[in-house]
This record gives sequence, structure tokens and C-alpha cells, in this order.
Amino acid sequence: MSRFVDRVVLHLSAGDGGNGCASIHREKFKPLGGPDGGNGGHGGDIILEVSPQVHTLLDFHFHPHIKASRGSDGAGDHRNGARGEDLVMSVPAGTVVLNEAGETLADLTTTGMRFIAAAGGRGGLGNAALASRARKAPGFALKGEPGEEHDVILELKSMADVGLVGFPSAGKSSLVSVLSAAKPKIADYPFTTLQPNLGVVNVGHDTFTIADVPGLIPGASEGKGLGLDFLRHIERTAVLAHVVDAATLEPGRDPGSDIEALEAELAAYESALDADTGLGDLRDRPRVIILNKADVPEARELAEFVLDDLKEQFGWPVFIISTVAHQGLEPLKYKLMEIVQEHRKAEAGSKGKSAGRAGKTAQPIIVRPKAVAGKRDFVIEADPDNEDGYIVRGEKPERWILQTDFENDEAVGYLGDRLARLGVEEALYKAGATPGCDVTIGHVTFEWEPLTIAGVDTQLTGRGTDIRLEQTERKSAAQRKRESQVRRGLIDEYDFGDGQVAHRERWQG
Ligand SMILES: Nc1nc2c(ncn2[C@@H]2O[C@H](COP(=O)(O)OP(=O)(O)OP(=O)(O)O)[C@@H](O)[C@H]2O)c(=O)[nH]1
Ligand SMILES: [Mg+2]
Repeated sequence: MSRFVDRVVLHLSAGDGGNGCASIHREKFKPLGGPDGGNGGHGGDIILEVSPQVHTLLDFHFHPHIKASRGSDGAGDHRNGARGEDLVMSVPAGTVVLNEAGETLADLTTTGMRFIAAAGGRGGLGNAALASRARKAPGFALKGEPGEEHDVILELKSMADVGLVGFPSAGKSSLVSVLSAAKPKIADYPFTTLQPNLGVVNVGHDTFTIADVPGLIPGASEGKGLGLDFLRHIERTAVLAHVVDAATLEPGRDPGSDIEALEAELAAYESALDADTGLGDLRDRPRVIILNKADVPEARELAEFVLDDLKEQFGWPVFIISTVAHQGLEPLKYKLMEIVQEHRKAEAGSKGKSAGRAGKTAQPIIVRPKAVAGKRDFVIEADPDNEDGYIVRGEKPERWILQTDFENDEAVGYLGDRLARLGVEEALYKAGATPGCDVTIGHVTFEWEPLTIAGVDTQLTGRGTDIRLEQTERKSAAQRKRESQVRRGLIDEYDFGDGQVAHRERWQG
């Protein structure tokens, strides 16, 4: 394994929703059929799924641009557009998903876990679905919403079984190079290693992975040296090994105090991590001590001198080795393998148990971004760039703007009704807006033309009737079907101009 790709920025664009269709049913001898425009299909989602077959983020490194397909447009005769296909991307267990601000969106720890990293846009409703008592035959349909488009960062928290920590130049990278086929950079100046190097170690028929991390110095937890940022690479290791330079001539340093100093830094990292759950505790991780550079006679002497004291003080196994002379490597390798195997057994045991429990429900775990609690429908702000302008912010109004075909007066009227019903008009009045001032919602700015005088019930405005149908009072079959769907809770989230507002539509699977 030559590369250790552990962090990658993905550029995601989920599929756009298909447009709804505005169409009027036509049949010989029945000139006044009902509206029969179908809904647009939803755009495809981009989903990350933990797969046991994937161990690195390497593929993403080469293909960081990911795009899911668009939903198709609705058509006449009640034909709904097909859903855009979801894109399911396999990631290794241990992948953490972050947004651009560096906030954790999901911690994908176990096989089968799924995370919707970018949601497809909803399909727009066709005019059949938009018809209502007040709006018998809408001459417009809603546009599909654009799919989510943003960057996410994937980080793979340690694939290493063994993590090597130690002062700069203690010989961590040298140890990786003699135990594995990896060829990390080795040099006699501090901080040679800037990114962890990963190696695969063969022991008999078994293997474990080992990673060095950049050298640590006292104060690393306050950002001294390279700081502790890269410790995330070894958060999931089975064992931490202290590599100690027994040949150092620096005053004030000896194996015991080197280890104590680094333990203090690790403990500081731990408390910084407290908020982060599910990573286990570095403090509980088994440790070994490796006294290196025993080919130097003074170093060997010192190592042998402190051996028993260290065992007693820390209670961890201690090894005396030389990476240069290849001394003492075999017993070290076997001991590390043994600890890793024990760790794997314990993991398999606990996973087996939870798999047994999950087996009963047999549902994949789906991680969703947390909903913002207590969020208001919208807020109104003064426009900083426009003296008598206002900005309306809110998920619903912004979505409605995206759904509106501004070329179609009726569609614009429908938008006005929706905004009024949500209370946007009234709120604009209260905020001091006057007719004719600029109001911005999403990417659109328009001159505000209030539909109503504040307080008047806007539901009485019976706009949006296709003149071709004005004479008929009969409900169309499509309309009856939709009304029954609404009653049975199959359609919601869309309001239909007749006061029926609910919250998620499920007209297609
Ligand atoms: N004499 C002797 N020198 C060694 C031994 N192991 C490593 N060194 C030397 O120590 C220096 C540092 O080795 P590295 O493996 O780069 O040390 P490191 O711990 O990875 O250092 P950083 O990446 O800077 O944290 C190099 O000059 C190595 O040749 C050893 O067993 N004996
Ligand atoms: Mg190094």
C-alpha cells in the first residue's frame, strides 16, 4: 500500500427534480376535460454507504465530482415523471463526513450504514395535482427543484491497527520501514513526517497495519510542533506504541519522562474529543513501549537500565530494538500481532451481538442530518444593499421561488397566494414594507405588490382558473383522486390553494 488517502473533498450535485406538466385532457366530443398534467419525478440522491469491500477513499480521490441524475418531467394524461436514479457510493467503515465549515454530519461506523450526502430536488407538481375547488384547472405547473449542490469532506479515521507515537526523530518512520514494505521518508531532523505513513506487516499468515504519526512534543495539545490534529488517524487503533529514542543527548530527556510527557499530550487530546462520541477512548487503548536505537552502545545500556522500572511504572510490555541493526524486531512484531488479534476478537464479539439484535429488524441504519429544532417558517430582514428593500429567508418561501415559472402569470399568482397564506405579506407589512418596494426571496427580487390588505382572508382569492374550464362545476376524476390521497395522508407538504397544507408528498415510490 503506497498511498494513504485519508481525506478527500467531494463536489456533489444531486439530481434536479423534473418539472410538473400543465395539460388539459382532450377527447373527441368532450372538449372540457380536466387538467391532466403529471408530476415531475424527484431527482436522484447521492448516498454514502459503508461497505466491507472498501478500505480506502482512494477512488474518491480520483473522481471527486459526483452527480446524480435528474427526475423526468411529468406529461399529459396524468403521467408522472420517473425518479432520477440514486447514486450509492461505497465508503469504508470509519468514514466521517464533514461539511465545508468542518462540522461533522455523519460518522459512518458500521457496514450498511447510509447517509444522504446530497438530496435530489423534488419533482414539481403537475396541474392535475394543483387543481382545487378554488382553482379548477390551473394553467400552470410547478417546476422541479434543483438538487442539493455542495462540497462535503470525507475523512477516514485510521485504518491502522497499531499507532506509533513518539518525539520527533525517535525512529517511528524507520520502524514502519523495517516492519513493512512501506518506504516513508526518514531523516535526522525533527518533523520529517508531516502525514502519517501506513504499512502492512506480515506475521505468519496474518497481517496488521501500522502507522507512524508526526512527532509529538510537549505543548502539542496547544498547537506546538505539528499539534495533535493528525491523532485522528490513530483514534481507532488497537494498540498505541511509544517509540522512545534511547540515544538522545537532549538534556532533561530520558525514556520515562518522554513517555510521561506524551501521555499528558494524549490525555489533553482526549478531553478535546469528549464531545465526539463513538470513537472509544485513547486512554483505554493497550500500550507498548519500544526503546529504539539500541545499536548505539550508550542507548542499549540506558535501555537495559530502565527496562524494569518502566515495566513497573507503566505496566506495559517493553521492547528494546534497533531499526538500523534490525535487532529485537521479531518479538515486538509477535506481541503487536497478538494484541491486535485480541482486539479483533473482542470487536467481532461485540459486533456479533449487535448484529444479532439488528437482525431482528434487519433494517439498514440511515443517518440523516439533524433537523433544526424550533425553526420558524421564515424571517424578514432589511436588505443591507437596498435602502427600502427586504429579504425573506426560509426554506419554504425559497423553495416556492424555485418551483415558480415566472413566465406564467398564473404561476406567479399562485406563488403570491402561497406567500400570503404563510403570513409573509402580513409580516412584510409589519416590518414596514410599502407597496412597490423590493422584496428578495432566494435568487429573485421583485417589486412587492400586496395581494390583500393585511387581515383579509387570502383563501378567498379564487385565482388560477384556466378559462377553458371556467364553465364547468364538475370535479375532475384527477381532482377527486387527489383529494382522497390528501385525506388518506398520501400527499402532503404541498398546499393546493384550498387550505389543505400538509407536509410530504408521496405520490410515487
Ligand atoms: N542509530 C540509530 N539511528 C536510528 C535508528 N532508528 C532511526 N534512526 C535515525 O533517527 C533519525 C530519525 O528517524 P525517523 O525514522 O525519521 O524518525 P521519526 O520518529 O519518524 O521522526 P519524525 O518523523 O521527525 O517525527 C534518522 O536519522 C534515522 O536514521 C536506530 O535504530 N539506530
Ligand atoms: Mg517520521
